[in-house]
Amino acid sequence: MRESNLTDLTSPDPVVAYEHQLHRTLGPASLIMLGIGEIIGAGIFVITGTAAADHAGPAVLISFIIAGLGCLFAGLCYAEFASLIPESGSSYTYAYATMGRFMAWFIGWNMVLEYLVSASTVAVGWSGHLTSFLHDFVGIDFPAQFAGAPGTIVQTAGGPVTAVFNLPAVIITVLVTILIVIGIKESANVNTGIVIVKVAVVLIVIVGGAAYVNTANWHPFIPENVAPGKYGLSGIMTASGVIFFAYIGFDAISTAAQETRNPQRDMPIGILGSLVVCTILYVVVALVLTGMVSYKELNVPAPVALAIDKYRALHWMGWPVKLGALAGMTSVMLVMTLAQARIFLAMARDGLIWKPFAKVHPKFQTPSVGTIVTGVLAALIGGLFPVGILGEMVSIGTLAAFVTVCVGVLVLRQTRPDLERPFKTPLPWITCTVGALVCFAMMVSLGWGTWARLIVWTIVGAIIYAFYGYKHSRLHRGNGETRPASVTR
Ligand code: ALA
Repeated sequence: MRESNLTDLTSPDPVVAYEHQLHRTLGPASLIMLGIGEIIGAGIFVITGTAAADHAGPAVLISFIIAGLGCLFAGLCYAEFASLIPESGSSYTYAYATMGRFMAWFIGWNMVLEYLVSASTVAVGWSGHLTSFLHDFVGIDFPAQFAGAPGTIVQTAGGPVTAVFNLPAVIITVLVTILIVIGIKESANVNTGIVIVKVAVVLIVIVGGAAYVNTANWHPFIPENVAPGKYGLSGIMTASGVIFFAYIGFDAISTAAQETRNPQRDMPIGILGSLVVCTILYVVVALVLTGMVSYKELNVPAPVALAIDKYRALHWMGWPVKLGALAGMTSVMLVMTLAQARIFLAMARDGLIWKPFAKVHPKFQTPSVGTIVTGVLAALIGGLFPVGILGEMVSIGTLAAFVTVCVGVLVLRQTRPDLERPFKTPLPWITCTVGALVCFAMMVSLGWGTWARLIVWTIVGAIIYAFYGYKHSRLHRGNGETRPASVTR
């Protein structure tokens, strides 16, 4: 199951907490599907419009390339780690193996932003699309006060309404959680079906919309800068930080390492394959979208639908696109929730959080406690917060994890050059350094408000670590040294 020379790299005594092992059922095709299922979601269907309208104009295409490159370099680093340390837990596990317990905790805590909070973010986008779909195609107006974060003003036919709770976001999160508790194989099957639908929808938009591109909409390609982060080069950079959200997810593949039949071979294929497919789709969608309508019009909750509505001949595409977006966002939530539960599992196994999170359900063979807790928290957050704040928090937390993984690969190359690496990051000094720098630049572009929230989040995490994680970690109860590699039990 694991190379003997890697035993000392993984978390302390990784099997001891398993009363029941996870099922190894996933192959490379399922992993690519899992990745695409995670990647294409609210980012392309919702956030692209804001990024173009508010920050980059048609040059959002360049922002997609910058964010894609950052992810590609970070993805190569993830692939090296995922093949070397085929354990659930993703960058949390990698940080533990290379930089010790505290950094692992820091990353694990930020990954709660990446997975749990992004499940909430996507649930909010899902809710917006559902109410719009019900209005346009079923003739039902969902009560506006139950379709937004508390205090949000929702415009309705009868005038503005102040929302008190986002009920559709809560309902979809609960349904997804039940599905995941029932089983990974069943989840992967549902995911594969949804991925096919949403990729088909994206292709329909590209092919259908291409005929209606007006090249005049691409001029000026880079609108003149009017304020920091508003058009021009700084706008392109800010947009890349914002649409980075659209790429989040390829790394989630690595959290399914313990459920993969041949992780050493299949992990890199899954990570890089899904990333390349999505980058190509995003760049082409951005090109078509900004060609169909002026970027100034795209600051709406459903920009793709807006572009289609503009051309009578494309109206037939309206309902499949909205339905496809709903399906696409559902599969993102599915993989996010699934991944978060497995990160909790890895952290609990190491004693950094409460033990029951490491329990695998005897019948369903899934980490049921972690999944249910993830689902309940994600539902509450989705019910209570607006999409803007959530999305920015997700991006900055994830970028912090990416920077750490890029640095981690270099650290491990120096400290353990002897390890056999089934997948080696090419030109590591260039790949890892550029990956870390591009991701850090995107973090910087996200602005002070988001940084302030990240700092508060980190302080809360540090307090939990000081009062619980430090005392209960296996490392603390072992010989007290700083890396799992040196733990004795
Ligand atoms: N990449 C995911 C999305 O765009 C998070 O919804």
